[in-house]
Amino acid sequence: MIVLTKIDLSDDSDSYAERARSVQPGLSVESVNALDRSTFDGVTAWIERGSTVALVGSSGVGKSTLLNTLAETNIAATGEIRDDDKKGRHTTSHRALHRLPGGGLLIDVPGIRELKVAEVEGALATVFDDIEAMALNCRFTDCLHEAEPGCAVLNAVDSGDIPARRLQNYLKLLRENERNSASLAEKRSRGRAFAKHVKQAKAQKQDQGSGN
Ligand SMILES: Nc1nc2c(ncn2[C@@H]2O[C@H](COP(=O)(O)OP(=O)(O)OP(=O)(O)O)[C@@H](O)[C@H]2O)c(=O)[nH]1
Ligand SMILES: [Mg+2]
Ligand SMILES: [Zn+2]
Repeated sequence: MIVLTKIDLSDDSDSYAERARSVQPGLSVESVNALDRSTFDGVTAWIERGSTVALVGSSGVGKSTLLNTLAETNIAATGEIRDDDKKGRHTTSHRALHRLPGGGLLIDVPGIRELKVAEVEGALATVFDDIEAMALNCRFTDCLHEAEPGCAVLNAVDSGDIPARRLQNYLKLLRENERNSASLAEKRSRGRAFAKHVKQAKAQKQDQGSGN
C-alpha cells in the first residue's frame, strides 16, 4: 500500500492520491497527517493485531512520525527536513521493530538512499500480470516488446489497453533486475572463491604448524 503523508501541507492532496492510485489497479492509497491520529483510519486497518508492517520511503517523509503517533509515545527520533532542498536528514539510522498498543508490529526503516531490485521475477510477474499475459500473444516467444513486429504488448499500448508508462516501468524494472541479479551472482561467486582461498591458506598454515 502507499501512504501519502503531510496532507495538512497540501491544498490538493486528492490529486496526489489519484496519481498514486493510477500506478497499479487495485492499489490501496491512504492519505494522512502523520502528526494527527484522527486521519489514520485507513492506515490502522492494515496494522491489526498479529500483522507485521514495514514502512519504506525516502528520508523525511514521516515514517518515524507515523510510528510515534501510532504508538502514542515518542519511541523514535524524528528530524526536521532541510531548509535548502527540503530533503530529510536520515534521522533513523537502523531498522527497529516496534510493538504497537493495538497489537500490531511496525518496522521503522532508515530512509532509502538507493533502490535496487534483484531476483524478483516472481514479483514482477504478479505486479505486471496484465503485461505478461498479453506477452503470450506476441509473435516471437523472446519478444522484448520494443519494436518487434506482431508484438501484442505494443499493440495493447497503441489501443490504450495498457498505459505506455506502465510498459516503460515494467521494461525498466526487468532490465534493472537482470543487471542487479547478474552483479549479485558475480559478487556471490567472488565471495565463494575468496572463502575457498582462505580455507586453503588456513589448511596450508596448519600443515606447516604441525611440521609436515
Ligand atoms: N506537517 C506535517 N509534518 C510531518 C508529517 N509527517 C512528518 N512530518 C515532519 O517531517 C519531518 C520528518 O519526519 P520523520 O518522521 O523524521 O521522517 P522519516 O521518514 O522517519 O525520515 P528518516 O528517518 O530520515 O528516514 C519531521 O519534522 C516531522 O515532524 C505530516 O504528515 N505533516
Ligand atoms: Mg525515521
Ligand atoms: Zn512483445
